[in-house]
Amino acid sequence: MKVAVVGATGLVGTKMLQVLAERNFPVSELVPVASAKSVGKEVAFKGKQYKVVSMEDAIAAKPDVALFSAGGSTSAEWAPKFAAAGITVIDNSSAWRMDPKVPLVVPEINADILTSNDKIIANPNCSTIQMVVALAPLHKAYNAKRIVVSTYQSVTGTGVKAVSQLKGERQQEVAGATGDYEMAYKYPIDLNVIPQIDVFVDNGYTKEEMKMVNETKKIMRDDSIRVTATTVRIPVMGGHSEAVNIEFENEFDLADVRNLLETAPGVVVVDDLASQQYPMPKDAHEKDEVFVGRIRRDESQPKTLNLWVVSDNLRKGAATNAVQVAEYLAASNLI
Ligand code: 2RA
Repeated sequence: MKVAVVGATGLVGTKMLQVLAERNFPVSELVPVASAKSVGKEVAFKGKQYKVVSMEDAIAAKPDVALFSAGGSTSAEWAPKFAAAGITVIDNSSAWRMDPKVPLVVPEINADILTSNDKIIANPNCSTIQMVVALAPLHKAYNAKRIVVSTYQSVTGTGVKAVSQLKGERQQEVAGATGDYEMAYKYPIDLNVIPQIDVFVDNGYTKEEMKMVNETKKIMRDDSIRVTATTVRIPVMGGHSEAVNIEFENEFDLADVRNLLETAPGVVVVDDLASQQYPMPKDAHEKDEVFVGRIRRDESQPKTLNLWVVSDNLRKGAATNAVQVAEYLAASNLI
């Protein structure tokens, strides 16, 4: 299968190449694509070097599928052009997620909505993906009414510049190094937390928080689920962490909840208080699962559960989920 990766030189694009290789996706030919300034650069894939090409050349190469992670404006402009050429686009940006004609897919939950007519498919936001992978089996069993989520998000969610800001600040603090890094954030991130991810919107929330609210309803195909979110950036590399409080319609038994999570696709339960076992970004890093722990009843009100959910935001939160969508399309002969 001829596969294009648009944004092949970015953090997520590079991870897409890694995951395609690791999962042995049947790539007969790779078409790495990036902005004009990166055309001609080389990227490595399965031991071979490939030259980055332009958008126009990528369309001309007529790949079967194009994995996009190149920002919302690029996707808004170019995804339709790829689709018009008969190329199926799996887009990791927010550009198409809430378009009613575009499927927003987490394969473990709603891949069944995909058809051969879908030429643009949206990959959900990383912080949404990990939450709904844990939520899905519980919602099916107990009918979630309301979710309160607080996130603790890795700087890798912002990109290369944020990673270098964190490392630069740390070197400055530890070794008194000169600050030869650019600021990805308005404020220092090391030894700090920033309660803002993306820009603020009119209701006082950020776009990141509203993504969690709106995308959850669409993926779960249930507009009745009430969600409120606080998304926070923290000086961590390995993945996003989330404290998730879920109020259900129906009563639950904790042992049953644990069993549902242990048998849910894409979920690993790490929850043993006696040995202080719980999910942490350092353990989730470079893994594809969603790790769930601190499973406990919310004793402040009935039928309500607290969870701690951790996942590598570059993998299941972005690259792996996109590749899993492509795997489903290939297995279902939809590409
Ligand atoms: C973030 N979820 O963490 C956003 C985009 N990757 O910055």
